[in-house]
Amino acid sequence: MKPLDLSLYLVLDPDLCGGPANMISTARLAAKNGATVVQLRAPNWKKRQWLETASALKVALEPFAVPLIINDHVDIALAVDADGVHVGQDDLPAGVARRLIGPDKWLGLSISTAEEMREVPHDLVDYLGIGPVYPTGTKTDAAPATGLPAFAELVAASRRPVVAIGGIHAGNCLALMQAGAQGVAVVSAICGQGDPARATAVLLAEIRKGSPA
Ligand code: TZP
Ligand code: MG
Repeated sequence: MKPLDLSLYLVLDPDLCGGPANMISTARLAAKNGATVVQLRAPNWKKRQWLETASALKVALEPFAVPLIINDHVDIALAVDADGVHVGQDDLPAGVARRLIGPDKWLGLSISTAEEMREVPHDLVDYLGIGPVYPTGTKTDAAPATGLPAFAELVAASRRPVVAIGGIHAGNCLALMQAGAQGVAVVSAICGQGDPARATAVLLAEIRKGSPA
C-alpha cells in the first residue's frame, strides 16, 4: 500500500454540496486541485444511495489516484472496493472494522479526548482524526471543540499520523500543521464554497507552508 497522504482530506457532505451529483463534481474538482483523500460521509442516507454514490465516486477519483474512504459502512467500502473506512466512537469498534476490511485497506478512527486517546488500538489503525478542534456547525452531535493547545497534546500522544478536523479554513490550517498534524480534514471549507476548486487550491497552499515537501 502506498503511504496515505493526509495533507488535505475532504469529507463530503450531501447537504452542503447540494446532493449526490454535486458531491461527485466537488470531489473531482477537489482531487484535481490538490485534495489528497476524499471521504464519503452521509449520516442520513439509506444503503442504496450509499452504494450508488460510493461507486460513482470511486470511478471519479481513480484518474487522480486519490483514495476514497467510506465513513462508518464497512459493507459499502467492501462492495465498491474503496481504499478504506473511517469509524468514530459510536461505530463498529476499530478491531471489528479491521477484521472485516483486512490488512490492505486504510482504517481511520475519530477521537476527541485524552481518555479516547488512551483507548486507541494504535496497532490496528492507520491514522487518527482528532477534533473538532474548533467549533463547527457541520456536525450537530460533535464533541466540544478541543482548541489548539489540547489538540497539540493529543497529537503528541498519538503513535499514528493525525488529521485535524472541525472548523478548519485557510486561515487556521497552518497552525494545525505546526501543532503536529499530518493534514487537515474539511467539510464546509470546500463543500460549502461557490468555487470548490479555488477553495481547495488555497487550502493546499496554506497546508504546504507547514509541510515543505
Ligand atoms: N467530525 C468532527 S467535526 C466534523 C466531523 C465530521 C465536521 C467538520 O466540518 P467543518 O465544516 O469542516 O467544520
Ligand atoms: Mg461515524
